[in-house]
Amino acid sequence: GVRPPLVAPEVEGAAPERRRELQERRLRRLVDRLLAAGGVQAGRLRDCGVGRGADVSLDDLHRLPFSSRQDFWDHYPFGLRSAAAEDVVCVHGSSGTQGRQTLVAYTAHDVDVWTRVMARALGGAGVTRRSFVHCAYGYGMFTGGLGVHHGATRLGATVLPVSSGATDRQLRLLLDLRPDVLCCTPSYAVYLGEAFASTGITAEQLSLRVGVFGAEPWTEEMRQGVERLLGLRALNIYGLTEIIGPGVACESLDSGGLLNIAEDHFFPEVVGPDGQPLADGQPGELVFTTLTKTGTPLLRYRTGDVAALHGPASGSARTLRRMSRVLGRTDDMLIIRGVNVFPSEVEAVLLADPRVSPHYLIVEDRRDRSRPELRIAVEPRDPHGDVEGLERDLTVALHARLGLGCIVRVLPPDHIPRSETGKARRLVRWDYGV
Ligand code: ADP
Ligand code: K
Repeated sequence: GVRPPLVAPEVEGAAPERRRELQERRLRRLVDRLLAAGGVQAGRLRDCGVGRGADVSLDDLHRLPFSSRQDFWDHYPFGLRSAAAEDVVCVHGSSGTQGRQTLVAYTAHDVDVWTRVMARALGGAGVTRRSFVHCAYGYGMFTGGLGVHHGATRLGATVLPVSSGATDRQLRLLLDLRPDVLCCTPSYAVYLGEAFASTGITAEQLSLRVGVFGAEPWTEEMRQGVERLLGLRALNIYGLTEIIGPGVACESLDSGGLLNIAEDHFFPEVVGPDGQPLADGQPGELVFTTLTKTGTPLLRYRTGDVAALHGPASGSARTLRRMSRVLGRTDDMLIIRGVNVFPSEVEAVLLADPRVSPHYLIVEDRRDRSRPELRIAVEPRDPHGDVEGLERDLTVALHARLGLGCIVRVLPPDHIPRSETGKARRLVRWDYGV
């Protein structure tokens, strides 16, 4: 396989013990910074007996207080800011998938950290100053577009800030400018790939070598579909606005299918529903501590995203710890008749069947409180295929994997809404009286 050189070898390839020393120094500095700023996180630290950074260590990080999205909402707009207002250079916001706007203030130092971790992430995908990056993540308060932009520019690559939407123009630019790198959400990658296929353009006619896709959950099955459609290697990138944006963790061409975490800046933990840390390999809620941010630093921020931690790939030059792909958000976990289901598990079953196109919709139907149902709509690849046979087979496969009887409907092609901008909405909730 290809092994792209490390962009920051002194960090990405550091000995784990040296990295831990650095993380601990940074943790202490963070605690001092939070205490000096006052505010809700300082109050919680004092409540658990911490009066200065020297009082804490990485080994007892799990005793320190969490922070959460609710803190952003309770102290909206900038109550979690630690820097002076004049030191803030930009503000980004989460896309509001969970309902309310979350605003995050960045200092110039934070933008530099973001730029570095994104340069490392793109470098791991083989991006160099000779690369041409078609950046179809949205530009704006959403961190996707500008995050890639900062990192690609730092590497000296050429970046086309095409942003999301206006697909016809995107298709033309992809053909005319022949970029080797595509950055967007996986659902938009599917959208672009299918749009090409419908005009008779094959993956071989495209110039793309690698795609860096993220901002929403996707499965291994989806990865294979995207790789086939666009003729590229599809890599997974993860991040969230509150922590920095994309670049918190990223797969590289040689990271063994997991995502290396930029843990020199964002210290990871995974906790169970009771808030207790879980061992490597066990999926739970991801928690990050921003070790270096100065604008909106966060201690033990509960992301609501479910994944597992792992050590570095054996024999790899990259010594950073890794995480699995995100299985889903804790808020998106469905509990249907006592069975816990993540939408991504449904996706894995659906897309494992070659007759199913990568467009689907999951409906959590609670109109009948005594018998909630999971309804699943899919589209077939072949509009003339056997609909009843496919519905029957998918129902059996879902039952085998989830232990749950679902109601599957195969709709005619183009009946499921496409995501042309940003994140796909694949989960709908029907409740009584709605
Ligand atoms: P919002 O919570 O409004 O979507 P962001 O735009 O900051 O806010 O998006 C961050 C969230 O997107 C993460 O918390 C996670 O749920 C999701 N996400 C980002 N990258 C990935 C990825 N590679 N796989 C799965 N989910 C992802
Ligand atoms: K300023």
